[in-house]
Amino acid sequence: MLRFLDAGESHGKALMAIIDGVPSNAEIDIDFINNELIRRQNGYGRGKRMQIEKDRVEIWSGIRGTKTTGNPITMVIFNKDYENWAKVLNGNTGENEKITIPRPGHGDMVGYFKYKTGDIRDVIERTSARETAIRTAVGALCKCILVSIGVDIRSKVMNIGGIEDDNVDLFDNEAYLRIENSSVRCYNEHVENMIKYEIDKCKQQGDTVGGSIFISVRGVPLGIGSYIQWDRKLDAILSYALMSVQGIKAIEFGKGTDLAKRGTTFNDEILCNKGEIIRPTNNCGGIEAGVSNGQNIEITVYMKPIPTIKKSIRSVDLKNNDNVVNRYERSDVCGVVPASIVLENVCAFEILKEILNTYPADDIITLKKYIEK
Ligand code: EPS
Repeated sequence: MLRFLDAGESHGKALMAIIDGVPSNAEIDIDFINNELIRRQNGYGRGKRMQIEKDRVEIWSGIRGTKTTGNPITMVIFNKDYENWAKVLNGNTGENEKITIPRPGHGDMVGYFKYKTGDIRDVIERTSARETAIRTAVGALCKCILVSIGVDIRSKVMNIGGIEDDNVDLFDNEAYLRIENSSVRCYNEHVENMIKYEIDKCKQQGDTVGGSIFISVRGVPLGIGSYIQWDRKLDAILSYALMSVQGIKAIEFGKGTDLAKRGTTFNDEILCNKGEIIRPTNNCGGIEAGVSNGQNIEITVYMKPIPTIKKSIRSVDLKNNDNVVNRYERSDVCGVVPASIVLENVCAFEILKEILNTYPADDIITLKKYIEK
């Protein structure tokens, strides 16, 4: 079984993960993983932290040269900002330095009451979207293996602040290059400018903005996931993982929210052309009854606005229950652009895991033989 645990505080020494169950003899491209980390750091609407960090991964075990050995893989990303925080995180915090005003929408209040350390700083350090750097590294490692078995995952920003981009085929390389080169990962230049204007306006007003991301996965063979048991359904498994990414509030497969469609137009007809099964539409997003059907897996993911806002909204000081206003600390104005890269990589881990659940293999050659059959 492919699995991982990650650890690390947002401003601690490092973020790290141990991944277990990666088949041996798989070629891993560290430059590719580092490039995924760069992609995640980019994007219009990012705050000052990304100017401090230069995320690069170190591999401490499980890879020899460029190949996996089958041993657990340890990945580490050092936080450059740690040197500015070491004193805060390693020392005893005085009563007056403790954070006791929660940001509505963040994990501050629930973490304060649940873990009872008396300081919201402890909550912030682990709820922060900084954790997505190491999850991206884990997913990028999985992408290296997926590419070698013909699976490709791409994404774009669909909407920020209600401004909607065009629908495009992410596997049209020319179109995708435009998206990759766009500072908001959109196709339409006019939309890009409007979104940038919206993000600038939010920044000026001390506010934040959310949006949606479209993900498409090509090359997943038919038969991954299962309807035999409720917890083996591929769409349910992907939803669990995607929903666990900071700020995600809704997930749609295919045209799942198109309420205007009836059964006759929603369900993707099955045709046969010269012995080959063809689906003229993909409204179900490549998954039927929790099982991949060989079409692209298409998912739209919705992210709420980041809860750290300069503009005052109401909160309570939990040390004395006084009604006060929101607390502010450095943050991004919009997290949608980097989230698109995170979500691609979160999908990569889950899809590789489920491929390995269907085709258990300790080494990559055996896995390739299964897939090629
Ligand atoms: C992030 C690092 C964080 C935030 C952001 C994402 O760094 P800092 O808190 O030092 O500014 O920029 O996290 C959040 C938006 C959040 O709410 O926690 C990163 O590496 O992506």
